[in-house]
Amino acid sequence: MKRPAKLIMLASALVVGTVLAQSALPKLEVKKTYKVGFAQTESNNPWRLAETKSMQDEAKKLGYQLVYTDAGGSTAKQVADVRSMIAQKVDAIFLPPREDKPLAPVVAEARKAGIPVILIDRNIDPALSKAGTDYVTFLGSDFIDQGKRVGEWLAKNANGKSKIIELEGTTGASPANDRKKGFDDAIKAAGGFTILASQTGDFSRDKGRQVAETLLQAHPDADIIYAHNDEMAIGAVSALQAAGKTPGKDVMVLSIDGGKEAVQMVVDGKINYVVESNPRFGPIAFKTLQDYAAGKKFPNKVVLTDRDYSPETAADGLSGAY
Ligand code: GYE
Repeated sequence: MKRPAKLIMLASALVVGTVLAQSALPKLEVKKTYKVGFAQTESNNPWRLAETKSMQDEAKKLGYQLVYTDAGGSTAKQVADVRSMIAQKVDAIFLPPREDKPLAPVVAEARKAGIPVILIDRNIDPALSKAGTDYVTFLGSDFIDQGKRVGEWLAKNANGKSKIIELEGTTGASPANDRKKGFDDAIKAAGGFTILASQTGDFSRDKGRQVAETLLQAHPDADIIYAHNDEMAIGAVSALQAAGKTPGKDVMVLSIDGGKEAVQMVVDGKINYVVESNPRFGPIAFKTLQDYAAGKKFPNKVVLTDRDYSPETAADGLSGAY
């Protein structure tokens, strides 16, 4: 008799805990129009531009006011941008945290100021900030799965190639952490691959090119480059050409994002495989805001599905790529 009673008490304590956590989130009134903040991380690549356009288009369509800031690749500026949105008393904030730790304090500041935050595209360290308490939910891709899909495709299509240079995304960004983990675990499970070097190229084309150039000099036997985004992969293609190697043949190139330029390179055989990361957040982000105002509860994460582009499918997929 005693044990079930204890279990019931524990279960009800958990329910009370959940209810308290949910109620810690600021309420959002149902209104005809909203003033909403979108604190973009940077605008140095087509992925970011496509995301910004999608957010702006949707705000315009709905007749909402969008307070848009661009942190220009500076985490400190993004923190300041969110603070300024709090000071301007926006109704809600859409935030892609540039790094997964430094934005946690301002997410808490927004909550204390009564402003709900919806994380989009990049996630925050779950040890520092909690969905359902500090912010509403995270909308975005499963980055571990993206990396894993690249690793698994490689394992099936490597044709004897095995020596990898890995170009990592921005240090401390959730997609960089997770795309590394997913890929590294997949190739470990497959066996027979070696990562010769793994270094950040900051998700940028030019840094990706420079890092690839240096790493190719140090490891001339590398025959695979895995880049955490298209921009660095395109940079790596230039580095390979400058080193007199044929990208896609002498050295395989793999990436994540699925922008038009990279998908065209898959069609042309310069990049071998790309997993998409969907940047079109506008419709789902604003729908989440409306549903939240209407009282809907959300899971910790709302995962978007991503397609991929292989030599077999890239030509057909090109028209739909951003
Ligand atoms: O892959 C990259 C961008 O956060 C998912 O950030 C996003 C990543 C995307 O700069 O190109």
